[in-house]
Amino acid sequence: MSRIQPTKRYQCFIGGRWCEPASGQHFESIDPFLGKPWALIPRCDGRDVDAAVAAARTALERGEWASMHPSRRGQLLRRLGELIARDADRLASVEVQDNGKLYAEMRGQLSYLPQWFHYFGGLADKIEGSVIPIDKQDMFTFTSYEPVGVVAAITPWNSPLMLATWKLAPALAAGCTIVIKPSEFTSASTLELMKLVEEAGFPAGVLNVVTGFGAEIGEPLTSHPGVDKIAFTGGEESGRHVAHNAAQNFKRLTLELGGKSAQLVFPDADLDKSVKGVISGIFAATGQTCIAGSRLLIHESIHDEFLDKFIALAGTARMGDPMSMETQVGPITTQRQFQRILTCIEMARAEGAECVMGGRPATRPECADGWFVEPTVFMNVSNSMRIAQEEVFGPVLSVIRFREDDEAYAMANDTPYGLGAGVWTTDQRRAFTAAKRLRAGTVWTNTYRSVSYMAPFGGFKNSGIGRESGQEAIYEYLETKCVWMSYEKDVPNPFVMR
Ligand code: TXE
Repeated sequence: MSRIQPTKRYQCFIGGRWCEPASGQHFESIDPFLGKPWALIPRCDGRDVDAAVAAARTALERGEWASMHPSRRGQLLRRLGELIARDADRLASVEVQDNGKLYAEMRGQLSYLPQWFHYFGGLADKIEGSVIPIDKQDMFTFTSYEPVGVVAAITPWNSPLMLATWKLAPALAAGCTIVIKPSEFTSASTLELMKLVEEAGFPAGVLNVVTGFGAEIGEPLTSHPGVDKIAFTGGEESGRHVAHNAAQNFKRLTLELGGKSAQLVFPDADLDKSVKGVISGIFAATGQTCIAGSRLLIHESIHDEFLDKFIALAGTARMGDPMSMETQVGPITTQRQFQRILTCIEMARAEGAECVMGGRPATRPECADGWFVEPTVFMNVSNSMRIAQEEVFGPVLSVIRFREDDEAYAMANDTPYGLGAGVWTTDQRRAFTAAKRLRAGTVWTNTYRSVSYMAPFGGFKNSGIGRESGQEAIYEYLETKCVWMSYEKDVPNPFVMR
């Protein structure tokens, strides 16, 4: 729980070696609470990308990893999980310093992250093909699964270790090799993770990390002909670039691009529980999550009572040093995001929404050096306003009233996104109806922000393509092969399809 001093200098990790970037340059990573640089990150370019992809390709096609039995791969994954659990404190501190995430949240995340490696480690040797009872004489036909190949994993700044884990664990279990590019704002924890990858005993080249800027290395990595699959989490605009690059040689693609998730509170909801659930959806992680429940759709009959309770409780949230176990709302991770949130707040005011809480940078002395925005609530929002349609990625809640259930479902679905939705009701019939009517990859009923290594996660519509976690995630990293074997005596008429 202590800050690392003085500035720490990192190297990149390519082909099992720690090395300087080809450019010879580093850039600063800023501690968002202190507003000061705390680490130096290698500024990689296309040459490092080429080296990392070549190392990943070699490891995929030749040597120990290429011939390793899936059971052994599973052991390595489980060993990595154990090492993460052992080093949870250290990794949590690095993430807090680099990202501004709460130490309390990171301890929780890191006690759970090893489960992804245990779960997918267990799955590694249970991927079974099938024998097809083929409708042809003297023919034996079966399927098998093979690693999709070299994976480019690109992660954002909001949950660097967790979102890397969601990609690495299934990709490694499938037998792929990987080049990871963490966000330029939060590269440190991914580099720290590689020390544990080495210690676990993964062969050289299986995992490689290149660090740097989206335009400088994200582009060469996603358009590299040696990459077979891209697994990307980030903003919609960058996602579009990545998908365009992937299309050039039809790379396989998983995208997780954020959302504008609605929390629907019905008149029969348990009000106290739903107030806490809505707070957790929008103010936990300072709203910097793809599943932020940024639109509250509330029945008009409980609107005033709910808001009174909500503001009373949210108003007690303690802001300040993310290293302190007492803090509940930490800083915004980047200055750019801080500015973007303030711009969105001004936009909401200009559209005629009424700010009833926050709506400005925090003025408390303990927040003086960092990028802090007060938890913010806008009332009288209509679903067509930009504040209700565009992802803010910060602690800003838009409150929208509804009268009929159908109206609530229609508004909930009326954005370009479809990542998550929350439903608060004690009526079972309504809960099932809502789960069916909401166009979102995850629907939470009387809970919010629960995730698990067992549960598939991903989006409808502009929120993305594919799923992470759960058994189906491993198939995102596998190709299906169908093998036909004939034991016929002769080849029948060669001019007719067999
Ligand atoms: O993300 P970027 P930004 C949303 C959120 C936020 C907005 C912009 O609304 O306000 O996106 O955030 C890499 N080719 N989310 O600009 O740039 C980049 O280096 C390849 C939602 O910070 O998308 C980083 O590693 N890669 C989200 C990663 O993409 C490129 C999480 C994500 O950064 C690239 C973060 C390119 N052309 C932001 N350009 C979520 N879904 O959780 C950038 N990158």
